[in-house]
Amino acid sequence: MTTEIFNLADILKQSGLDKGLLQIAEKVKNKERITEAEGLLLFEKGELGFLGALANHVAQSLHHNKVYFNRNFHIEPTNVCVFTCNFCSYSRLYKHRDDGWELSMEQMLDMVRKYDGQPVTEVHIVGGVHPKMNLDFFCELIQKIKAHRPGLHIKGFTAVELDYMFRKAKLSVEEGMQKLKEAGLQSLPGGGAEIFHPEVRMEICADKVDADGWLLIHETAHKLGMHSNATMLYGHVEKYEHRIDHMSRLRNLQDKTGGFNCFIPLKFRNKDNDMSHIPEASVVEDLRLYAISRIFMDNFRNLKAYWPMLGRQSAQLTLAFGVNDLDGTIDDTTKIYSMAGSEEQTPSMSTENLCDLITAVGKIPVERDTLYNEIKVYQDKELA
Ligand code: V47
Ligand code: SF4
Repeated sequence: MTTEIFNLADILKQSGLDKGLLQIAEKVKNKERITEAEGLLLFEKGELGFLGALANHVAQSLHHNKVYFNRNFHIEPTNVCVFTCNFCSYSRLYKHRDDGWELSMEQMLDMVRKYDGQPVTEVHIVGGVHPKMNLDFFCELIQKIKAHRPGLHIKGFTAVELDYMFRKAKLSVEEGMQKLKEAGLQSLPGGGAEIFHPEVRMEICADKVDADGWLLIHETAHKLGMHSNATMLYGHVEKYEHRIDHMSRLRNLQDKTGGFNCFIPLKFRNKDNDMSHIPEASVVEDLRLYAISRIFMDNFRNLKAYWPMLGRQSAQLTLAFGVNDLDGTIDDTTKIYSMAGSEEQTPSMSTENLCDLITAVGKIPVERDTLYNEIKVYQDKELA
């Protein structure tokens, strides 16, 4: 496969392809890092087939033909939120909390108990930033989940939720994070990153934690031995330069800590929010972005397409553009994307659905845990 691609690069060389793009292909072949300027050139001039060939080469050299998924469910404690991100279709202000939901401790524990005897490995806890749900409340929730099911990995709280919780508790980031770790929190999801550059951040989510604050929270978690994910909300008002700036800041932190598990581009969905007038990115733009992130983020082992947001068919296409992870079974436990207009109105996939989706594009499905340890490799149409 690799040889074929770089024969193709040789052919492209003779066909007069942009010299800069050829240099990038050469760098990718030699496993060299591309610069910000080169990343920008890929956005400006890289055609879909060219980007796909390079990104697939990178994914193949890291993971061969393997594509990962996990068995997980979400708990969304509330959609009441003190912040007012313009792209958000999900949140309700505290004064309108009667239109939203606020789950009690018992309701959340019941959600965990519902999975007794089922082979889920991860609970993902994420929600709005509720002014009355504080650090102590969430420490108690985590402790109770762990007491009930010690083997369930708890991945919880975006840096936005954490920043608010720690400030309210008057604790430093390190103190707050240590407290959550002691309670049983094991890793952080990647949400709240949006676009780091202040030109865009001021326009789409001016009132929540800024880039430095987001990065500090993840760096602190990594220092304490926890892992985390990183996201980028794309396809709205940002320019290519902003995407590159965002990915570059993440790449720099990953050089320093090595604590990120995966990078997850999140496609802006435009239903029922204050940015509904902005058209959504096309599938071609989605695929180009996934491919470029695979090429640019050379120190991130995993690139995830989150299927409840992208829709399962587009997510399947990304597997030919550098993606090696599809997140999980979800079991219809998240509303963030259905409320924002995703095709997936009741997101749930059995392991069999996920395996079919992966084998249909000639890849090998692998069930993983949160930290990408392999649990089961599904060979040759074996039933999930
Ligand atoms: O930060 C909100 C995004 C994120 C919209 O770490 C929207 O494994 C598109 O980060 N259109 C929260 N996106 C969810 C998140 C996440 C999801 C799945 C897996 C992981 C992981 C993390 O959702 C927010 C924001 O970027 N979001 N509204 C919207 N209208
Ligand atoms: Fe609140 Fe998160 Fe929605 Fe922003 S994206 S308004 S922080 S729930």
